[in-house]
Amino acid sequence: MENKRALISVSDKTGVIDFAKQLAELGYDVISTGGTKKTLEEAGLNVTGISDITHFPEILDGRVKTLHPNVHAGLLAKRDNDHHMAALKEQAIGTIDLVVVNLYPFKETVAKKDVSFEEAIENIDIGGPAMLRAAAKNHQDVTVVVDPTDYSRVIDHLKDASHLKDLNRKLAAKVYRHTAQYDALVADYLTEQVEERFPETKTVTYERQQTLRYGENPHQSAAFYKHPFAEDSSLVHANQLHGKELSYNNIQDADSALTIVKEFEEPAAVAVKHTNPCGVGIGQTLKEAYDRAYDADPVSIFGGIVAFNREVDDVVAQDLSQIFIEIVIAPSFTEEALIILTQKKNIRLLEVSVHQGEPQEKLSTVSGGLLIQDEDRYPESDMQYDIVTDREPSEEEWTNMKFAWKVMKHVKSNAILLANEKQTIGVGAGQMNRVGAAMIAIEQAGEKAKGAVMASDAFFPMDDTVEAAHQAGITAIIQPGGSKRDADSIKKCNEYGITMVFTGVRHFKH
Ligand code: 93A
Repeated sequence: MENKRALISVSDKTGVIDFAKQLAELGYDVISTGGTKKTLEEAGLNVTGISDITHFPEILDGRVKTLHPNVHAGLLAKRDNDHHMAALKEQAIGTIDLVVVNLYPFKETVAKKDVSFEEAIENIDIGGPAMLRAAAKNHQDVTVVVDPTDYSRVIDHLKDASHLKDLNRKLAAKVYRHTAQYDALVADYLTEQVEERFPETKTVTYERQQTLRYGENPHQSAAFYKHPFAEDSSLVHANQLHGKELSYNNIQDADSALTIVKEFEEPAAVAVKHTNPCGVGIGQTLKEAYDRAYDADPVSIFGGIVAFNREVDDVVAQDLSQIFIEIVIAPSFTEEALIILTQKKNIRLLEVSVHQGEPQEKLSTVSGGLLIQDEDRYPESDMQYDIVTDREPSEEEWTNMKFAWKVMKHVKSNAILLANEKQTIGVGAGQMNRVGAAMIAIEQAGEKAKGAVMASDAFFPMDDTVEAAHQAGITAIIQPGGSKRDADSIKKCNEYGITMVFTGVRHFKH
């Protein structure tokens, strides 16, 4: 009986020499394309060149090397089909029993900063996916390996073939996931080049980052997937320095905290619970910022997630270690801070860049569909503030209103946020009516509401929120405006000496 044949054609040559050697030991004849053949021969292996199979040279700078019926018929022929096998015999084509292919590095190429269009196009692999897909279609008879991390389990299954068919099916599924993702990346790249924002069909491919112990609740299974081109300042790139694995809820909350802290240039601390900010503070120092974030709501921060936009030092670490905090996120930690914080077994420490990257597409699912929108960014330089009341805001009120407005954007709608002296003092999140959100924020702020400012994510449908603000002692309001009854709210503000600014920009968040 003739030897089995393995066709090896790989761009990523990791582990391929060892793998090929083991295949040779198992009695496989090895066939290879140019570069792979050279690598294997240099390692002392006996290799048949692809041209000896195709009886055709590799042409067009390698664009056509394996695209030939002698390869594809050898892959696609069903071994239990007499008619197929007779056709191979008639054409003097041998079967190929194992295919090892990984593709031109398209993703790595387009991820490079100054990649030219020509270079990107040249890195679209055609022959590789054709072989992978052919072999995967015929996985009943052919083993197909696209991922070097599978080499060792393939060898195990070739040695003891009792479960080879099961493995072949798994590997085939993996191949189609791989080629689908590969083509999706090509499609995305080309679509971007022709500036189609929302094309007829949307290809979204993500790579599994980790499977999670469970989802939002213990009876829900879950996993965390990463965008192939995730920004370095995104949560998927966080480096965990200490603590247990992140949970599903941790990931969502940590992402919120990170997103909010990126809003600030000055030292800032952001505490988050259930994706809403419960305390945000800014200051001259990180310690000052954290003190304010803590003081904003000393109850809710318990068990929360805190993000910083400066290195955490021993002073801040000492404060953090006084209470139970699930996660601390920062661009870095000093040695001393780590010594203090790592004494707590249950705290998770994440190091991640906090620079404001490019706006991201935001996806959310609904039953049977997917919603896609731009991230809610609105540059300060484009903001137009319209003072609609008799009284103009004082300088301090301006500062506080702009701070409140920045944070309020990240609170679930309906959202009302109160702020004073560079810290949030009351957050009303996710309410079904606006005045209800205001009442929650006001109650939380208590005495601190006196002289504070109020921010609202959308217009006041009536003047009841102004009334509540006045009762609490609030002196300035910032909101989008645009209600049919704006005049009522303005009138009420004027009566009470409250100053009000319209932004014309709404920040719903669901
Ligand atoms: O340019 S191609 O699309 N044309 C082909 O016929 C072909 N066959 C294999 N690229 C082709 N390949 C790819 O070449 C493989 O997918 C692999 O990534 C690479 C290996 O080339 P070499 O062995 O010369 O390093």
